[in-house]
Amino acid sequence: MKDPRKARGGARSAALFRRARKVIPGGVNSPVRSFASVGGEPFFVAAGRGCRVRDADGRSYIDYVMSYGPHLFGHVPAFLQRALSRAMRRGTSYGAPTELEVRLAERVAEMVPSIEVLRLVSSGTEATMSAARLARAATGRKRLVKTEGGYHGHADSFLVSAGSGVATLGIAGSPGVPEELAALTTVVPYNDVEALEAVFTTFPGEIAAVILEPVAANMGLVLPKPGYLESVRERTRKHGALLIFDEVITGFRLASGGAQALLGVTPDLTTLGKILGGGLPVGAYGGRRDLMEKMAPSGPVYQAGTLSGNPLAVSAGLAMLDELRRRPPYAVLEQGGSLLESLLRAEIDARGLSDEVCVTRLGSLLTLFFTPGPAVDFASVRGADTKRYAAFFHAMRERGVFLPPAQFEAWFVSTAHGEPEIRRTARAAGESLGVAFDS
Ligand code: KE4
Repeated sequence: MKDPRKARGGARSAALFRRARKVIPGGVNSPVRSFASVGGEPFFVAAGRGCRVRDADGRSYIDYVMSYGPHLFGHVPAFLQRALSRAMRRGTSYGAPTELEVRLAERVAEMVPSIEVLRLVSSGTEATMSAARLARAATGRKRLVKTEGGYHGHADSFLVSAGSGVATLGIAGSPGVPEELAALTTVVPYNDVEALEAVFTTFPGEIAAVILEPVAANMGLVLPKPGYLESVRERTRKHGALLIFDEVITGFRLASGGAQALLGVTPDLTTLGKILGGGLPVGAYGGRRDLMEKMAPSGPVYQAGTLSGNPLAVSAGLAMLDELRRRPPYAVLEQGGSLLESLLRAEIDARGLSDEVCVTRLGSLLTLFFTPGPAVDFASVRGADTKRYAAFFHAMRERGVFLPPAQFEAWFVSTAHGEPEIRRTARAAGESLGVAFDS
């Protein structure tokens, strides 16, 4: 296996990375971008268009990172460019309410079954952090329950057995999180209702909320077993705990009403992000009116943000939701996702590797795990061969396909990924599997 550490970006990316490391920790503003888990140096992106990004050295890649979720219609679709240039001319931020944020809140409340009232913030982390604070205030309880491998951003209470970059870097929790606080977060395996019931027995009357990704995308893509979410809903209700669905990735992607609409389970609170901002910083948390009215200034629970409801970012979000309504993408996303899945499976079978790797997919979310599977929780994928994944990642990059530089992430398909690009991806994957297993 070629040592991926030898793999380097182009000269301009390398020079940018040298400069970046002098002034930014690890040279990146979010750890998962660093290629730390796949070795080698990251390339720096100069531009994105449709399903492609171009790096600082002019190389073009079919992109399945897609900013980890916002670009349902590909990079800078024309409708988004128009919305942003119009918004720019009016101003960027006021510190005062605007009609735009009222329209976005009304639209989200129309689209997401569980949301009667919501608050706009600037990231998924802010959304989940605020939802947790509200749950604790509303119930008068302190304990939170999350799933192993679930990732809900980097707020202190959630950096316990988290997925995404935390799992990728193999960080158990994070230094700087007081153990007193971490001790108030209990972790259960995803897809395991009995483990959840046991926690309610262990901590009777103490659990404020259970937070989970209804479809887990931060340990790689892991789907809920039939009945799992319904059981979680029933147990939380029985024990007086709130159910928070973290739909930062799944919201608007799996269906216009998110995973909760697709799977028919209604949480008490929902967190949103990514697509809601179309690539600009927008997050949101919302749910039952009686809960949300507890947020200042209507209630005593404090949360604030200088750029919350930012008119530029909200204009992008409105344009995205308008496009969703005008051109529902779900049939196209399903077509693209299922074509990619079937072609990948054909390449895996052609190489006799179906006992070495497994593929999970739902709609436009997909992960190829370097483990036989089935992928049902973090324990079943933790042992994935991340060295082979690294070799596969670099072989794909050399063939013009940019995948998440980490096994514990999902691939994102957009409406801009056409059949030619998907077929090209599958051909590259077949060759890259050869590299990962033969070298
Ligand atoms: P942000 O604070 O990064 O906007 O959102 C945090 C978050 C919350 N909930 C879910 C389900 C999420 O997936 C995320 C962020 N997703 C990761 C990718 N798996 C962001 C990528 C990164 O950390 O750079």
